[in-house]
Amino acid sequence: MRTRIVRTLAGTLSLLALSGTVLAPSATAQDDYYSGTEGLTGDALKTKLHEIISESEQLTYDQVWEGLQATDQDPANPDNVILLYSGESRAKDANGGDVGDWNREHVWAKSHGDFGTAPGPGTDLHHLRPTDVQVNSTRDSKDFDNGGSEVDGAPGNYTDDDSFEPRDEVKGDVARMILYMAVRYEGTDGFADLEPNDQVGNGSAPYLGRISVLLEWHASDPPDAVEQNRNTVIYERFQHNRNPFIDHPEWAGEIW
Ligand SMILES: [Ca+2]
Ligand SMILES: [Ca+2]
Ligand SMILES: [Ca+2]
Repeated sequence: MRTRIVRTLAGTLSLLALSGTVLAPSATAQDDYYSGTEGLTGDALKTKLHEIISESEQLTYDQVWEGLQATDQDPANPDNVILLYSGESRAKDANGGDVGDWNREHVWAKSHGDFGTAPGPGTDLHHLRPTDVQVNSTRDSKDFDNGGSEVDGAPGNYTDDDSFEPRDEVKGDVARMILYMAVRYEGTDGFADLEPNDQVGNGSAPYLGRISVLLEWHASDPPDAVEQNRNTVIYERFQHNRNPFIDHPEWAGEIW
């Protein structure tokens, strides 16, 4: 009886592996990745996490296309990606800059710190997502906050003159991408020190708001299996680093 249960479990696991689903690493593997963080809080935790996640590979902006085709693959259709704001499933090969295409959205808007698309923050898959070309242009480089009127072509998303509110299903994802960027980029690698603050209208300053709202979104939309899987695909196949706030949501409150 026991043998049969073990075999069934093993079969299930190998089936999952075959179907292309990447399982989140075991607790032990993650403990290992974050070794040295035990007992740390506040700035000491942020510093240690910065050191850990800075061990990474940088992609070129062109390689980001292939990266997103893997990280954001539609779990129900391997030919498609899921678009961040609209939630639509669209053909992987409809990537580009024309109406009807999807493109590479910088969730930490690249003008906030002016990092462009050279290898670095501008090519970091942890905050890059496929979005509809027109919806991306509506988000523009606005800070994140609640409110506004509903975005054309992206139901459940709202915007006004100075801010953008993503749909409920990805609010936490957006927050965790911003928190990752703040820890990953500390001004030590030729790029600006990216930090969240509590305002909108940050323009080209290396800040992104609003942190109080992002922390609410982080709590209301905790990491799910799809987001955890995305983190692992980036870790195993592309950059070899992880977003700590997906693995340890409690760390957001210990730093901010
Ligand atoms: Ca606003
Ligand atoms: Ca989510
Ligand atoms: Ca920073």
